[in-house]
Amino acid sequence: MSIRFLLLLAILSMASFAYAQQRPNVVLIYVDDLGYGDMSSYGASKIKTPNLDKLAAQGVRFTRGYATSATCTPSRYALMTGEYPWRKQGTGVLPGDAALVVPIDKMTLPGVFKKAGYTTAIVGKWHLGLGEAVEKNWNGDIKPGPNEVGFDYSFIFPATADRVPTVFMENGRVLGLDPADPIQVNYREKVGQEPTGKENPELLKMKASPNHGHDNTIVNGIGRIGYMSGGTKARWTDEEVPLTFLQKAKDFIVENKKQPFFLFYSLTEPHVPRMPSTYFKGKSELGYRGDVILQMDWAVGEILKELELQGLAKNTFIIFTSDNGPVLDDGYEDEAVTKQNGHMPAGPLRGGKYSAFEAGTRVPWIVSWPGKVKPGESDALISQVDLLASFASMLRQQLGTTDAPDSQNMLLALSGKSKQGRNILVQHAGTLAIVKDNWKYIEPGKGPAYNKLTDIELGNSPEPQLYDLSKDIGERHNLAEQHPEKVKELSKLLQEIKQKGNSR
Ligand code: NG6
Ligand code: CA
Repeated sequence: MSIRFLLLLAILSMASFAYAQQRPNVVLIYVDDLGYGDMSSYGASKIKTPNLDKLAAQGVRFTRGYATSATCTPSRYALMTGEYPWRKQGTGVLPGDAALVVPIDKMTLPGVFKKAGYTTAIVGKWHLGLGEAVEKNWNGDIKPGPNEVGFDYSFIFPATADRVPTVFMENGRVLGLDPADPIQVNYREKVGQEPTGKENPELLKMKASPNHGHDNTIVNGIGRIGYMSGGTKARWTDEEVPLTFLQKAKDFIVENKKQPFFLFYSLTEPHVPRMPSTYFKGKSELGYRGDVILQMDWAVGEILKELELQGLAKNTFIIFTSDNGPVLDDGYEDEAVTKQNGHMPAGPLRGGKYSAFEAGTRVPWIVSWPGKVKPGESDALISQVDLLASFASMLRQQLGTTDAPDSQNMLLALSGKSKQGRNILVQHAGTLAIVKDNWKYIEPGKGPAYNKLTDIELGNSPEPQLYDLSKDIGERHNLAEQHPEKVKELSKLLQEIKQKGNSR
């Protein structure tokens, strides 16, 4: 063999090794309504999250990582499409019978992985609508859904745990369908004869909070939003939902360990109704909200263990984050308020879920890739809307000009190699806010300043608001009057981003 040939071989094998290194498995662990202060690695002292803390210690812990929005559907829409959700009508919190809101003809986050040859899956909460219309037959195949927007495999529940239908769906079909007991779903009027929380509150094992709704069909002793009938055997028991998702996620990992995969593991905790498994009931001493946070932490630990067991730990890139900020009372009397016991779900931030203040969208965010991502902390400004372009870059996938219009390539920041994140970020809670160089401007708006039901400051004001987040992370001092030039600059910038239709 000639020296030249050997050299060529060496170069080729090095190149393919480098390429292989850039094709890790990716597990995106996405939790529901977990706040910036809900984990011990983010400063919580009343609750311990050892598995997440371990993940944080072996990876990068971000202090300025954001969901795009202060509620679920819009944040998930942005994650999937790389587009700010406020650009698209109909991406607000969806009822459980909504049609699919993710376009089927555009690049999506799982689509990037699929194009690069990965096997892709979602296991967990969906909440982005299903099928072509609200009217649909829940007893047949429902399309389009997750499988039509880039997931090879899907095991989901359709919306939120507090909304009907309370069933699992695998690849577009309700699991456990019984033709003799067909499912009907309706969000306008009652269907079937089953009791509702409104008519029969004595049947509830967990009361709904006054004036919060959640008093339609009762399933598993819990009043839901929306009416359903039939599908008795297909309905879940809340206590086993997280265990089912965990097992399905593990199965997917085991079955796909030989080729690169992307797993979107979308947990329901700590969203309402919080109904922990028996083992976790009472464990946190903070009520069920604390208990399901411990359960979620445990489930993350189980995933880490499974990756270890399958020999995949080293070659798996993990992202952990939350779809929006925290809320204590979101519709049920589950003792989250009465047993708060000094726990601060938002940490030092103001507001909470639904809020234009920081707690609405600034969320825990950890990235781990053992051996590749150096452990540490990062204050790079990053948004979930950026995952699409970042992974497209990692996997060398070209994006079309109209794809992912707001997604910026943050691969270097995400992998801890650079502290440089975004320059500008738009935050969304109905009202829009913009962050640049630690200055935050909240647009004036007509919305209420405070929501009594959830006890959350929403951040709305008829006056412009300007905060210096570097000195005032709690947004206590509105500096708009002192810095009219900043207000002008940021409001102009926000208008431009809105008008331009993209910000990539
Ligand atoms: C709200 C619900 C709340 C929760 C939320 C969606 C009422 C009064 N409140 O409208 O309980 O379901 O929607 O949460 O109905 S999210 O995290 O999925 O966005
Ligand atoms: Ca949520």
